[in-house]
Amino acid sequence: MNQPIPPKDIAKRAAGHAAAKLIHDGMLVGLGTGSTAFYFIEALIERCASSNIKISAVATSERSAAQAKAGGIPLYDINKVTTLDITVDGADEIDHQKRMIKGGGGALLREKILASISREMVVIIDKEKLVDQLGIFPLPVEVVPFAHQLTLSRINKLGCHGSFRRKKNGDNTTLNELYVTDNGNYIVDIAFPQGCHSPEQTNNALKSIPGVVETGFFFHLAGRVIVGYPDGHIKIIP
Ligand code: A5P
Repeated sequence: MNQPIPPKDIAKRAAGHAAAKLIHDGMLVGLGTGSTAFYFIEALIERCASSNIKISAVATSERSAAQAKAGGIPLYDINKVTTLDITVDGADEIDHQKRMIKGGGGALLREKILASISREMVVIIDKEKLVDQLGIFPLPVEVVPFAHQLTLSRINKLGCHGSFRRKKNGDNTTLNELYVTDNGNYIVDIAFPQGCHSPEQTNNALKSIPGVVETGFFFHLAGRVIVGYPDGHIKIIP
């Protein structure tokens, strides 16, 4: 017997499936990463299989690429494209100005590159991701392995509370091994005990540290936001 889907997943699925309806024949689509993007890719595969729609895609992670490939979606090398028609991706938090924190799934760098070359980034979230202030979700920051301890101490000298993300136990990994991104880098997760009061300033300070590749702050990138609710309905923030 199938397990019932938890309410949060109903919301994520509703948002992901609604986004798949925005994809039209001939589009070059950026595929996001995460549990909500999973539902989008699932619905996109279904939409392409059951209609005459032919699309191609670029993925923000090896995970999403594998899912799309298994579903028969042709994938492009990012170096062969200059613009994407649309990217559909999740978020960890989004505020009223559509500023976001992303990277909970570790794919922030590729996500930001794809979002930055997309005519529109459609954000798919469950309602819990809508926040008044960013920073309850720890901010992921991608750093190069070289001098990573030094980079972490420079991050923390800014007054941040950062620590390296570790691989999950039971992953065939040595306990406490550092999490490695698809780009071969590490992630520092920064906690803001009182929330983040000045995201732009914090972003600039972090990016001025050599060794920091990218932060999980996404500004001026979100287009339409599709919010899913646990009863399966959605709202679109234009
Ligand atoms: C992946 O690196 C992230 O940016 C995700 O887009 C974000 O963490 C949302 O993930 P979920 O859809 O799994 O909540």
